[in-house]
Amino acid sequence: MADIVERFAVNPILRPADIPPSHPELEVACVLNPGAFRYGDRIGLLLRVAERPRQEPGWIATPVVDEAGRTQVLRFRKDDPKLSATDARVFSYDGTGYLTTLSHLRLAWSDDGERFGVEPTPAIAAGGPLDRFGVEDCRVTLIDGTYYLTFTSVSDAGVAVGMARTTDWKTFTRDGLILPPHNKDCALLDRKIGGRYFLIHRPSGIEIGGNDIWLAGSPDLHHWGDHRCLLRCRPGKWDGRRIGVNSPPIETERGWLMLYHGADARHRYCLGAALLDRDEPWRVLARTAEPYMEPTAAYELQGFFGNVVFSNGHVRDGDRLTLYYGASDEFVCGATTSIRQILDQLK
Ligand code: MAN
Repeated sequence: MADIVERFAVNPILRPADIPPSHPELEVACVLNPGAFRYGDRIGLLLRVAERPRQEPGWIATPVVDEAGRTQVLRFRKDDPKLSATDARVFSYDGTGYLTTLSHLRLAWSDDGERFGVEPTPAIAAGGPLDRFGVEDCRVTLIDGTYYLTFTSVSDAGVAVGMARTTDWKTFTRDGLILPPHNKDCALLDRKIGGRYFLIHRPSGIEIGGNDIWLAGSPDLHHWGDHRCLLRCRPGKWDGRRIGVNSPPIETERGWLMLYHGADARHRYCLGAALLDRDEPWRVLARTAEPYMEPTAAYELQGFFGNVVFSNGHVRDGDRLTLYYGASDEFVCGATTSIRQILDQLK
């Protein structure tokens, strides 16, 4: 399957310069990986805004949140032999891992789905010991009138899944962590099946196992069990190293269309799809051999971390699917595609 999506002509729709920083000492380095939803007549995005202090030559400076909830800047000399920094996203010092930026989640609103106005302050920000390094990559699932937000919470204790909920996009109830480290890329199914909720998530194995997609069920959205491994990485292929669900799976008459991202050994991120049984979502009916979207546009090839298309938000209009996605971890973009066309590849 070739790349079958139609990118917005106006891409990127949001760039770092469009986002006011949340703190006078920080600049916005990246705006990426938005959750997406409809609220009334508008389309909302829950952007990931990644910030850091202005970088001075010879130094790496990164913000973290301290025990009192204040943003504090850590500085490391680049020639310090204890520093190892080869990836734009992460580095380590004396064996401890850090992120190069601190992310929060920010709302943006649009009437036409292309031009977005960004709120001046964060909706969900780091503030506790389990998200000292930030909150990232939110999936938004609407269940019975409540929007559930599932996002990555990063701290020195690891990468985990946090949840919050809202009904009005003004007040948010934080549910803490629903899945412990190491876990991310979590989205809920938008209705109960057989009296149970379901979520898709991505635990990581270090020596045995990998970065595969799993499913869990729950009676109450808090206690998760009946764990099953749904999709595994396919070594040597475009989704050989890590995979993770995109936005919440889409119910169709043929089953749940689960869009996912896959990365290969060279950290190239593409999008593919799988089909889950409608009544028994732990049964995988089909999976695309090739991606339906690959990084090809200039803004997808080059940026903060190039060669990346990463989607965790969509809105649906009948057969038409609008994907919102992060391009090269620096910009927010949009593309449209047809659900039928993706399903046709899942025979
Ligand atoms: C990880 C996460 C994402 C990011 C990709 C590509 O999966 O950190 O937020 O977009 O890597 O860098």
